[in-house]
Amino acid sequence: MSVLLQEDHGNGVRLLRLNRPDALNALNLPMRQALAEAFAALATDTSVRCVVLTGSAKAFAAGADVKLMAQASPMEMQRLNLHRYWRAIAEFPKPIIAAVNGFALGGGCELAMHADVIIAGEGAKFGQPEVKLGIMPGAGGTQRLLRLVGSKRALRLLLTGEMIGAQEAYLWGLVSQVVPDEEVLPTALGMAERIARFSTNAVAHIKETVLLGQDMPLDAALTLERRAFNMLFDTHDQREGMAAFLENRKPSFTGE
Ligand code: DAK
Repeated sequence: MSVLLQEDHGNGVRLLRLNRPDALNALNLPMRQALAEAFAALATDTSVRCVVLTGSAKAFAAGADVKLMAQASPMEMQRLNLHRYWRAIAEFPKPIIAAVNGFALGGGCELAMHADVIIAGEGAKFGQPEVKLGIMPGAGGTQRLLRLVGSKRALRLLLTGEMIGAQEAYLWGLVSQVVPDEEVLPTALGMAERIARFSTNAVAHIKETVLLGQDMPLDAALTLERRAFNMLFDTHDQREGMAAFLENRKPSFTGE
């Protein structure tokens, strides 16, 4: 059985499901490779407009596979170059929605933070427990978490290794929405379907502008926004969206 399952939900929505339930979806090399390959392929697959990433009921992912790293030397970690597997996800140009049930720890929390929207079940638990293993986060756990929740909250998680629940994660801004556990996937898929109906150009520019802009000085980020905004007036979908509004009908976006 593959460590990563793919389901085509139609209407431009693709579901990726981490599938190592016995190891709480700990990210081993085959799973990282499968994730990187899937995101690289979906980036250019025009039939896919939004991706939902999920795990099992007990765990989204409990982190990097500790067995992979337990005896590794610095040069072995260097040669593994795990960073390249994350890059395909970080650079994915279409929206990613993480549907999180259960544990999202260490690399699992970092994976969720690579998503643009996180839908969490009430029983979900988030944390960066690397400090308990004598290491630190290596896939954005210090930097993405810092930007999302601020240094005081980030450092509480990073320095203690404690987990927080979904409600607290929501109040902190780490999570977009909390729903009952059984509604996580339907909520994420429904949202993906709604996003997939919009103009792919508008959606891609919104995502890119937010992600690039967050690390820029405000003036530069606002210039980036203005340029992206103006560019969209070169699309069929802008004409269609505005015409449909004025004609009081539903728009039909083609991605052109
Ligand atoms: N790795 C390997 N196996 C794991 C695992 C993990 N992270 N988490 C759980 N498992 C396995 C357990 O060993 C157990 O296997 P068996 O004994 O059944 O064979 C099975 O999953 C069920 O786990 P438990 O029996 O422990 O289940 P419990 O409900 O009692 O506890 C738990 C659930 C999530 C609290 C516990 O499993 C736990 O604390 N797990 C470890 C969580 C953790 O420390 N995660 C952080 C790992 S370090 C990098 C980028 C990223 C990273 C590294 C490098 N580069 C770019 C360089 C990331 C690092 C990490 O994530």
